[in-house]
Amino acid sequence: MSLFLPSEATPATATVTSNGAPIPFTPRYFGALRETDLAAVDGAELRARYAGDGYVLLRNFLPPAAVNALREGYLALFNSKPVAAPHGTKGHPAYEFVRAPAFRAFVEQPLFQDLTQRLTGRAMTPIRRTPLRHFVPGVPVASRAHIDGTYIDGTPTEVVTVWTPLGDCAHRGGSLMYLEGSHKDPELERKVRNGAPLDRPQDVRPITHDLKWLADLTNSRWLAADFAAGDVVVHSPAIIHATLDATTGVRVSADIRFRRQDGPKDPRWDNDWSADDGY
Ligand SMILES: O=C(O)CCC(=O)C(=O)O
Repeated sequence: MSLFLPSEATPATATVTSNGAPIPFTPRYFGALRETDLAAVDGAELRARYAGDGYVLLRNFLPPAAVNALREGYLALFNSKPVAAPHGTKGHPAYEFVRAPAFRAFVEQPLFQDLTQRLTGRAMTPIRRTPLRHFVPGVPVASRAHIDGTYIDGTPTEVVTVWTPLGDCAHRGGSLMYLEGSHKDPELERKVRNGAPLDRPQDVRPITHDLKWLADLTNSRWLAADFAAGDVVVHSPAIIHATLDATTGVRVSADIRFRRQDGPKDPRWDNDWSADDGY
């Protein structure tokens, strides 16, 4: 795994962008996600890390060959016909792919569900709606800072997301980053919204596209990692997360979610994902 973190030796001029908005790539703004070795921690430690950090990063959780095969299967759909439909809508390969047996078999592997049960200590059940993200270098579009709680009902032990990059995904390739400790203050998301810059003011669900602004306001860092195919990160719906613009290659990923079996059920998430379903 390559060293990605900025250091004292990083030129002061180094910047990265998210949705085109610059943020200095320095130790002030970026830190490393903590890695967890599943074989080395017991259930209590795993749950403590999930609660304490708001995420759990697992290396080599899936066989890289299986992950890369799924990626290739998806990208191959672009070779067979011209694509006119917007990403993830009917007629676009992502729309078809999330409904296809290969993708369904991948997300329904019991190891995902088992993991979320270990993390929460609860019986968990899959959430059907599974967004497939696809970002391309040269287009300054990334995930804006947000919490999942804005989009789906549930508390951290009721809803869990296993973010799964389909292929290698460096931080500059748009891997998921978390605003350090942002899940600890239940009021934080509401407090920072006031006056937050938004590049798409018509969509008020994200907090902001300006990751530097948010890091300055909260005096926090973005925690990031370079992911290899097979790595996953599990996160709480209360932690603020975002991505950088993909500059190192095509970024494809799936948000695989579970909810507590005896917890609240958000009926909006019962159907297959479509990018225009409004959720
Ligand atoms: O993959 C992304 O860019 C966003 C994913 C996300 O927000 C999530 O999984 O909750």
